[in-house]
Amino acid sequence: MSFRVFATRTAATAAFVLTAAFAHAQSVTVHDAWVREPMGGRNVTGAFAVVENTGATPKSIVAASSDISDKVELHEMKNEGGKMSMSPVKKMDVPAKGKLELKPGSFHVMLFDVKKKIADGEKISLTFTFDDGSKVTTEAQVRKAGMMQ
Ligand SMILES: [Cu+2]
Repeated sequence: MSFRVFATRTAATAAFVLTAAFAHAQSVTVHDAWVREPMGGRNVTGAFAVVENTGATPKSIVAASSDISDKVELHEMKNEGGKMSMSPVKKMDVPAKGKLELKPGSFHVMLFDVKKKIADGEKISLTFTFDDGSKVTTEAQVRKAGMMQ
């Protein structure tokens, strides 16, 4: 009987410690994630989200993945002399106590060889990997949108 009480308390303490450690690690949250419905039957598209860092340490996104693509790249779109061009980047910085907005015309996630047809209103899964090894998975809503919306 007394052993049982002890065991229960230990389990409760362990659960508490685990929760506290997890809460501490998750200083980064991802919200408002969406992915553009591929245009004209193409199998390439972009994904966007707001990545927020409530922690005191700057974080960087170093990779992204999704259930609809095996080839996912981090991209930045820039206006160079009036021409929009995009190129892959190795990381995307999320400042301490700040946020990074992935949006059309700026930083975004590029999904290549999209495995299935996705349409407006559907949801896909999007996972971000950070420089400290942590991962955040979110659901991204499929939206019909123009190139610069
Ligand atoms: Cu791109």
